[in-house]
Amino acid sequence: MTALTLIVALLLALPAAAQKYQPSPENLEMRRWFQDAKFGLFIHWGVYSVLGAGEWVMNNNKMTIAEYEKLAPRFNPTEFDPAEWVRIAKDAGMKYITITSKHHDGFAMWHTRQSKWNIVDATPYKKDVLKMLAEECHRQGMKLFFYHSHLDWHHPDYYPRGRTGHYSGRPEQGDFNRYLDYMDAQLEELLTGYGPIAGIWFDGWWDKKDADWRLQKTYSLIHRLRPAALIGNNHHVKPFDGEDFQMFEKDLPGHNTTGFSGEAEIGDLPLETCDTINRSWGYNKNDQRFKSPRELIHYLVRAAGYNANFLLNVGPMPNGRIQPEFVERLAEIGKWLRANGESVYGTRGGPITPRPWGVTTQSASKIYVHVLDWSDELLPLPPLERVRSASLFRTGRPVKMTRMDGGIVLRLPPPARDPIDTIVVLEKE
Ligand code: FHN
Repeated sequence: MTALTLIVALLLALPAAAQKYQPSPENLEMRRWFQDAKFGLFIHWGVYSVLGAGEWVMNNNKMTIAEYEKLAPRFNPTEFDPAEWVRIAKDAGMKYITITSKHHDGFAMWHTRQSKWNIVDATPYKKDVLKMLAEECHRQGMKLFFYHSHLDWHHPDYYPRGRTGHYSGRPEQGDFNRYLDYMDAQLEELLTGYGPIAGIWFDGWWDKKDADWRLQKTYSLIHRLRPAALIGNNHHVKPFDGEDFQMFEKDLPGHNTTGFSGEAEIGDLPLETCDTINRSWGYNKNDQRFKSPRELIHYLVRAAGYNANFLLNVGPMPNGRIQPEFVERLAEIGKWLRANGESVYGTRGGPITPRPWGVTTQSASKIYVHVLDWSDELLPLPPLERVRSASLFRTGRPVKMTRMDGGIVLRLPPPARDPIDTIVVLEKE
């Protein structure tokens, strides 16, 4: 290649490079806020809650659209109390709520003008629950994200079909670009009519991995309408240009117990992982396998040690209430956070990478060693430079710290230990 052709090639490449997404200052500020916030409430709620069999019931039970639409007249959540939901989240120590605006069944939980398949036009309840929740969140200083499904089992133009939604009875034709226009128009409504929305949490891209989803167009629309809003996409692969955080489902970053995260290389965006309290996202009346408060707190702390937020899910009942088993567990986590939150909120992943015994988090002046699963009196740590002292977070009592070749040993006699998390504070020099 001559020098001239090289220059021409570089010049031709310039516009593409210039198009690369540059987050606005308010977006970067929101990313910092997000990383400090650490803990959010995930809400999967829709007409599917009527059947109490999870949010995939339409697909799993091979229901046609005609059958599924019969759920809407039965969805009348008269006991929905947004102030109570926000209170539950706040008491749990959560700093944001991410709620399904539309799940894979295509049902809009707000009064969309793009289709009658929505909570105001299709149910006896006739109220825009997202508007009610958004107003309450803004009133109580709770940030609000919308979960929005790319995948749609109801819309006729979601065609060609992907891996799911084959029993809906839709004609085998459709205009995918028209579907994407519809989705963008719905997103525009959500971003302009519901106050300062903190972000959009996409899901369902994985249904058609090879389709042209026009992501850049959708992402620019969102960033233009709300520059601070964070975009995340649960596509289970490495983040795409235009995204502001990276999420993992039922796995800590770098793990892949679910099989979802195999292709998800960890990038340098803020991180989040989500999980359920029982095994279901949407309300499932038969699922009684609840995680204990201890397990949930451990997950939150481990996520923080991995430098990630934890988005913990509830699937409200069709009457609009959150089931007591969830509320009790959230209250327990909140109690723990009120006593120990300093070691979680506002921190970043600590200097010791996560270990089977626990994790470390850190602030500007302190390292918090979270000992979650360790019963021996001596805990060996790798070498840590510039650590002045060690003490128990709970009592402030000194912890014996011995430096030796190859690392540091902390002495944790049984009375010093906490059944949930023994937190040792290392003061940085
Ligand atoms: O299919 C969905 C599922 O219903 C749920 O919304 C979870 C939440 O992370 N995500 C999807 C699967 O990846």
